[in-house]
Amino acid sequence: MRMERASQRISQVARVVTDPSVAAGYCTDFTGRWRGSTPLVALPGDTAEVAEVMRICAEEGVPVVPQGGNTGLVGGGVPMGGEVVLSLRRLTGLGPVDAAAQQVTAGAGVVLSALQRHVRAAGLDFGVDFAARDAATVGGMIATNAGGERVLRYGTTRANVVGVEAVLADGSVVSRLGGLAKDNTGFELPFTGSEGTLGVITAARLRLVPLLERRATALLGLPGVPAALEALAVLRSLDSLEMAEFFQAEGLRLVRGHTGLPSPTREEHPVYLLVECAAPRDPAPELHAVLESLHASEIVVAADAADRHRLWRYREAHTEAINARGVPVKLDVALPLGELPGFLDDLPSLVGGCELYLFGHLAEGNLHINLIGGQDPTDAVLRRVALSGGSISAEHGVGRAKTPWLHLSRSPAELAAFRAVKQALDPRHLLNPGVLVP
Ligand code: 2HG
Ligand code: ZN
Repeated sequence: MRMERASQRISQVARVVTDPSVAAGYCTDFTGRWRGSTPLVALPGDTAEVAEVMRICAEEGVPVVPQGGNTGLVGGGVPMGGEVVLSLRRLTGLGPVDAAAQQVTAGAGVVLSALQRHVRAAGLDFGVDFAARDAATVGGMIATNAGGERVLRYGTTRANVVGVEAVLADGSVVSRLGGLAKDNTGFELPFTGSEGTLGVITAARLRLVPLLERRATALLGLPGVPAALEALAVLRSLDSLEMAEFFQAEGLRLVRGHTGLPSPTREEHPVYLLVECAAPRDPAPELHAVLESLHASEIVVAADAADRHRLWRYREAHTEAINARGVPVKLDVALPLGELPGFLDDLPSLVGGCELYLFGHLAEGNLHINLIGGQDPTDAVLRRVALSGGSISAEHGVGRAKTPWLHLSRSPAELAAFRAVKQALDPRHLLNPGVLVP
């Protein structure tokens, strides 16, 4: 009854989708692992409409799942309890690039690749980049503190946000879009990484970085992860290093089968490391000098931009190739680099009969453990991660998938503080119930 009344009221203040066949697109995640349902998708066109929708939901006591590009991989944006979906996709406003401050204001629904085109036309760039750039949105990136491929140089999304505008659970709006780099008038409201549980992000003031168009990219074939870590230690001496991504022979075979791409190297290697440098001046000579000092089994250097993107594809197509193989269990973990070899030695016995595909962001010790078939080994793997001082979620967030294991990465005092913050900002648990802070 309350839901019916809320739906009816929401449809008077914002565009909505109620047709189940259209709404279904908002109810399933990219992997197909999370499948929910909703009576209504609200698609507000501006912050005022978002505030109206939230006010109605608060008055009617109706729970809401905020959603951006729906590229999340932990079930954090899927209405698993029949909630209203609040899609921010129509908030696509992009302000002028402020070259002096190196900032821009973007609506929550701006897709990462659109943001990149906008700021690159002004000679600047956004520091965060990853494979889902054509679908992931600014709001979702902030809500999940997205990481990606350039974290080693520019940090995660958190480091690239100056301020956020958000609608709170009661429909009030808090806005910090003024772009002041210095503003010590109290603490930050913790929207970054809150996964839609504390407020609905509607816009953000983003920090930009210089656009570095001179790039040098190489793919290294290596005998194992220890060799990749040795190479990384040497490559880190390069100020221009921007990317150090790794994958393995099994994943590469899957990607090649899925994409039809030829082998990137003459021979197959157990481990591959994809590195990229970017600088105002051509970084190729310094990268090549360092590569010569490494003991890689094979090195392939990109000749031009097309070649560079071809090499990226071997790494970036892993997610879609794995999805084409089956519905995966995804464990996105981080370990201290020194713990990686020991963890990887133990991993095969922990995952039992599952097919294992492993790739990720080596510089942060961030492994994307993808598993298909067999018994779900999440518990054993995450406990082993915690034993080595790792994180049970490096960059994808906690969502619904990881809540039972959050205590492995966060202390009782931290979890109590999480609950206190949630209670203060969303006392009736209307925002993304069941996610992050159950
Ligand atoms: C990536 O690094 C994403 O490509 C997705 O974080 C990882 O599919 C995955 O497991
Ligand atoms: Zn990743």
